[in-house]
Amino acid sequence: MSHVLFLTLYDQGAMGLRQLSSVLKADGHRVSVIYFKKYRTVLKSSVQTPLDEMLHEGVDLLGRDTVMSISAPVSETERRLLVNLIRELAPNLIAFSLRSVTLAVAATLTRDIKARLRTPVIWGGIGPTLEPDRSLQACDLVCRGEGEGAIVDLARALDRGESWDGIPNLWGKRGGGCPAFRNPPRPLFRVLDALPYMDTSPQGKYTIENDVVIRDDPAISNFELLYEISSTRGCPFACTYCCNEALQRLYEGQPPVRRRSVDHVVGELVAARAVHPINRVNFQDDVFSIDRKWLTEFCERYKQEVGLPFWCYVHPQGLHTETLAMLRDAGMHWATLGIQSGSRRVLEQIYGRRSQREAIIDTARQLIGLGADVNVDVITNNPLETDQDCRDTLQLLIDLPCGARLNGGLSKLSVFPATRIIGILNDTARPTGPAAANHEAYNVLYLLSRQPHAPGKRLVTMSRRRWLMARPALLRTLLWPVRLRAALTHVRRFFPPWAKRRLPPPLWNAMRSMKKRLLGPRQPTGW
Ligand code: B12
Ligand code: SF4
Repeated sequence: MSHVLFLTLYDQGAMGLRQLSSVLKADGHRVSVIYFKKYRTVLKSSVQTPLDEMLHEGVDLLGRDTVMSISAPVSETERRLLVNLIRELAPNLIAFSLRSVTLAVAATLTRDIKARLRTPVIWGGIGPTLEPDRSLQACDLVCRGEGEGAIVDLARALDRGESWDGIPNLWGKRGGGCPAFRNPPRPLFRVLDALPYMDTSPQGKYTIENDVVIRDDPAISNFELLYEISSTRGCPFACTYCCNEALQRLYEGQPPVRRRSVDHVVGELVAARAVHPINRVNFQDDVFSIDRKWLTEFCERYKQEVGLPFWCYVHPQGLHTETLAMLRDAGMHWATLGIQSGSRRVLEQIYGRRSQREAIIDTARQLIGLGADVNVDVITNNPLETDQDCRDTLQLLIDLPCGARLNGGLSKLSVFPATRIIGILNDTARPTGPAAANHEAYNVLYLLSRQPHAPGKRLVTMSRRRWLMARPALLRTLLWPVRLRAALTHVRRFFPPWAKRRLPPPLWNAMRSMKKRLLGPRQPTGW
């Protein structure tokens, strides 16, 4: 029996790792997990040191630039605690599960570990899959693609003292600095039902955060409210900025989408509910709303056997009214719709997406009509967008039914390694002069487009005023009612109910009516 110690950085949900853990346990190995620090979004202005990490940036609803996946600095104490904990656990394999945004921190921690311990270190996850050579500069082994087969083979090889050089999916260094081996991946898992449910048990789980070690699974507290699950692997689409396209190249010729049976998905939720007092579910499938037949069976069973409100991503392409109604009836309280851009040119020629603006508006309208809470994803700060492209996005946002909200703000285009958009950005001339878009100004207009105090027609007129568009700071002043609303929400959260009663009624009423006039009706809160 091997003892595998998983480490995940800034990602406490870590569904991939939880899956690998349950597979290893089923094969008779011991598993420990260290959840190293939490993922958080911070204001960009607070990020001081130039990080060698790639940043996923955005703009929040108040118009402030944010970093959406910052790897918060690691203190000396946390580094020491990590090495000491690993020493105490004495595993025979240290396995990092990583995304691109955490590779640099992982390299530092791996160096710390390797300076003190001789245990082999493997990196896996989408980050090392896309950048295996870079990863191998820090660790001994990299797993590319799906890891279930590879981690079990590796644990068995360690147990038996055998060589791991021939294990499919693994890239590695041979001892003595000899040439690396680069084994191709094994075929994609086709029957996901063969996998055990994710490991959500608290045993052998540790969290390191704020200079302390907590001997528990951090997500257990999350699971008491929210259960995150995925019914599929892979995406039917291949957007140029997304790693799915790169994965499709890695697994060329193999259909990318696989789905668990309804029985397996509902079974996992029923089992999780028996252990954790969950009150909602997030389906983290890349696109949940595909396959009408599967959805019909799922909706019936889910409603009867689980019956909890859930969230998922929906894609407007090929979506039927009845499917939406079925999902809503089964408990879909929230949905996120990927718009990304309102410009057909950008969607088709730059992002490789085929969604039509009419379909997007129609899907949002139907969802809202059904009473679901709808969020939309928009990508901004694409250097290839022209002024007209941005105006098209603005117009689409204006045309969306009221009630559809921006998903926490806007996402700036992140260029992840090995994605096709890298080539497109390199090979395409950037618009210049009047054709160039001022994203800072458009970002404010996008945010305003979803506000009741900013009429759409005026926003379009503003977007044509070159003088105004050159002064985003001035435009940003139009966001002050939004900021005021945020401040009020903040105040409301911290004021106990009795504070309301202590204000003189005329003052309270005046404040309320002013708030209503300025801010319009209160928006529903998200999940
Ligand atoms: C859920 C999710 C989240 C959740 C995580 C919570 C949770 N419940 O897990 C939240 C919202 C927090 C999140 C945040 C972010 N996410 Co996210 N997220 C996902 C999503 C939808 C599912 C991840 C998942 O569980 N996949 C299913 C499992 C089975 O796959 P897997 O994790 O890849 O694991 C398999 C293999 O990679 C491998 N493997 C994994 N680890 C290891 C380790 C070893 C040792 C081995 C051998 C193998 C191995 O084996 C696993 C099983 O086959 C993916 C998209 C996707 N479909 O994967 C995006 C995705 C991972 N996220 C992405 C991004 C960009 C982010 C953010 C940067 C976005 C942001 N807002 O800032 C942050 C980064 C947070 C962080 N610090 O890591 C990108 C990553 C791109 C990249 N190149 O890194 C993805 C791929 C989306 C996309 N299509 O672009 N995310
Ligand atoms: S639809 Fe979403 S998950 Fe699928 S390829 Fe496009 S961006 Fe990636």
